[in-house]
Amino acid sequence: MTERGNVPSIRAAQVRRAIVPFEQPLRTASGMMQAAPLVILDMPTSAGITGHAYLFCYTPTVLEAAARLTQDVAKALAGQPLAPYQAMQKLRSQFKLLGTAGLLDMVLSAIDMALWDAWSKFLGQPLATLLGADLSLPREIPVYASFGMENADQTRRNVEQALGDGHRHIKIKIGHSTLGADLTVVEAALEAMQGRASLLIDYNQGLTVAEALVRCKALDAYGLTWIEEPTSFDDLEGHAEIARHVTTPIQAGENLWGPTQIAASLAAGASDLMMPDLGKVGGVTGWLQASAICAARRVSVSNHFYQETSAHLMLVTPGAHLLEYFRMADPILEHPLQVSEGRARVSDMPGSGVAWREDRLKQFLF
Ligand code: SMN
Ligand code: MG
Repeated sequence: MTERGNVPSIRAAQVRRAIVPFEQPLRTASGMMQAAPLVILDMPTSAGITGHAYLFCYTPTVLEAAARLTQDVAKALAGQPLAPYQAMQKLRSQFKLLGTAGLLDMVLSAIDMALWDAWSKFLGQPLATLLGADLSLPREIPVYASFGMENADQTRRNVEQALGDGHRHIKIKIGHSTLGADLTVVEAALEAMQGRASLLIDYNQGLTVAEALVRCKALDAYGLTWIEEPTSFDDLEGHAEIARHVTTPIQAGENLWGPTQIAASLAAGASDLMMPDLGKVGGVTGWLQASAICAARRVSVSNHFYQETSAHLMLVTPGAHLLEYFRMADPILEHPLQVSEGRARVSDMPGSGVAWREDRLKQFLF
């Protein structure tokens, strides 16, 4: 690109729906999931380059609506210059009166991710390079293996599997019927680890503040890396109360809508750590703004899902902490994120690393 006129224009978005089974059913304190309902988004351009992104929709109930909304929202971009900053500014300007929190923010996040994928491919750079990283330098990021809410025996098996795969950080979900049941599972994990890995736990918003104070204080004795979402994600004062009384770092952020809510959450002291979700925080653009807010407050940053694009962003995120390794989209990706010995290696191919294996994707489309 040497002058204004060379910026390609965006063509009509292509939107598909897929349901991709998880490797194993995923139980959380707030529900069970068997598969990933995904919006599959392709943003072609006049340069013959297509940006790709997927959007995790949590439940099949909203998948069709999310796909239709993606198609409708993206229409306003047809014919517009590809540059993500201006394109997203123009797109978001339509929704000032409506507001975007919820499905619309998810759709805007997916479009943002696809535009940045196309933009970095147009410029012939890996996304991380475009954002300032030198990929000739070490570009591995420590990951954590992420598991569901299981009993002690399955937890031991999951820990053994993760250790065997070289992981040094392991997350499990708890929120069982009693504190005692939670501690049994935590102790089983720590016993299996034998000090070879650090343990992170995730309550998925499953506790009242009062119960969370009791359980998190008890968990303080175990030297956990973090306790994630002990209570409702939008109860900032509740999380702040827990954080004030618990030594273990409180982690949150996966459900916050945009950089503004990230800023409000940190201002409320709701968490010691932050983990934005690219599908809710506003895609790459939202992440860049959120990570600047976290950097200003010296708060360490991890991701939630979207490991391929998140890996690029973590390379240019001050205070980058741990990358969640959860192979949600691997079955449909041409180049799944490469992880070995507990570290992810960011792709040096142009783009964000998201490209479809069409022969596999078509098995999951509907
Ligand atoms: C999580 C959220 C939604 C689905 C699966 C897992 C979890 C995480 O909160 O942190 O990965
Ligand atoms: Mg979580």
